[in-house]
Amino acid sequence: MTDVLAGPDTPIQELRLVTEVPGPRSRELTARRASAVSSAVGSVLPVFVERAGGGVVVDVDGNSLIDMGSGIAVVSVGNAAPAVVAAVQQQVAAFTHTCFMVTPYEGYVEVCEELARITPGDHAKKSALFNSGAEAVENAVKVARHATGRSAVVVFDHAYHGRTNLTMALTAKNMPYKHGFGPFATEVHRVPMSYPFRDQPGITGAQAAARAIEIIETQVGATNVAAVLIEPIQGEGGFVVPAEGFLPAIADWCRGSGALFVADEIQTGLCRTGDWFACEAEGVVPDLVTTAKGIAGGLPLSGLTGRAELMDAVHTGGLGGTYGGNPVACAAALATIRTMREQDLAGAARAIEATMLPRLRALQERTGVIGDVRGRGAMLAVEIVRPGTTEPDAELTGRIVRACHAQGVIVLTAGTFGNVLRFLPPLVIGQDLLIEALDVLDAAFAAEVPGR
Ligand code: PLZ
Repeated sequence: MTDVLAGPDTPIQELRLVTEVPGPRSRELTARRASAVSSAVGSVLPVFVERAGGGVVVDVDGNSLIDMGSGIAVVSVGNAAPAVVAAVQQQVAAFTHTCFMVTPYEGYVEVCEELARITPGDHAKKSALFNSGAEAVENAVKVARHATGRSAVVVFDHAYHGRTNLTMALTAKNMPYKHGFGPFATEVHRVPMSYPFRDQPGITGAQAAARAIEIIETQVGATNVAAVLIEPIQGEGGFVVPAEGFLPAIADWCRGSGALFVADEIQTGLCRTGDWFACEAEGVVPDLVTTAKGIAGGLPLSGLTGRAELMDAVHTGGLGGTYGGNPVACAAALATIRTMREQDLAGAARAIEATMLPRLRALQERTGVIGDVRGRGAMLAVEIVRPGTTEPDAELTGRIVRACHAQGVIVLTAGTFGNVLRFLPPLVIGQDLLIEALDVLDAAFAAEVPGR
């Protein structure tokens, strides 16, 4: 981590365990939580946080853990990044809220100007701001339906788009996201994704796109489709990177049939994959883009950005919400985007890939339980299977995750089958810390995969 990215309050960037994990104080809070917090809300690791900064999370027992999750791809710029903290402090002292729909403020406009600059394509763009990723996706569907006069929305196997009623319908996986929460929104149609590791061997991106398009044309009807919504690299679905050519072919089909190509870049966006946006890797220019997570350094903010004429198609007052584009969150976003640009955090994401990929591939060679190593930039994953097969091994995945946690490294899982171990380090993580996390990962595999 460079000095500019550390402030006086940034914790020492080290892995340090002074108790078992979770420690006694965290366990006490877990017990308190159990009687006050709904058990429907889960936590990956029941360690209560006291401070966090750069690439570490310091818990209430004084343990300093390496953060390989960034609060699910949010604190890309580092936790409590000094520039974000300063911007937030200044804004929060000036005014905390007026509601942009009542009396507007410059920060909101500036964030929309930045989104127009950094999202793919040099056409005229406009944006609207919201609070959560799910809300941005909901609004993308609203705009697409309004602008096209059509109702059908096409989504993909393994997709994740949120937990609200409409976004549950867009999300693929039943457990835990949808189970028992129906009925769901209608006019949502799911088609096969390009998932190279689990697809027919040798199928190209163009062929996988043709397979999806045939289903759209025969089962939905091209002229009924308002939007095709896709994560350019699937997040919760398991960091599924579609075969090359898949995204451009889908985008071309949209262009030819009057449907909008909507990129959900909520997890992939804002430098995470080594570019501002994941669509850029194949030169795809979406009609609409959703952003959230990494955009505001940990404050809740999301955006919908798109072709100006689409974003203006909705009647005035048709989009909004009390808190959407809150001034404090906007100040945080401006500091975040500025830091990303000045510190070249897209380059930092590529450097993380350069450090991690060879180590993950070596682990694959050595252990025989990693079926696939994939991802891009600082969004990397391994898919854990029974040796010599593609059969998912969620149980082993769980053991490896727990072993990492016990040794002070926060890692997350993903995937329809729960067997994908994913890595989303803050883009500012120091090289030493990253290597130490990889050492812990190696040790976890060595301990949990006997005989290897
Ligand atoms: N679209 C691509 O990754 C959020 C969800 C965690 P919200 N992913 C993390 C969980 O279990 O709830 C996400 C995403 C993509 C939309 C969303 C939704 O963003 O800010 O969680 O609503």
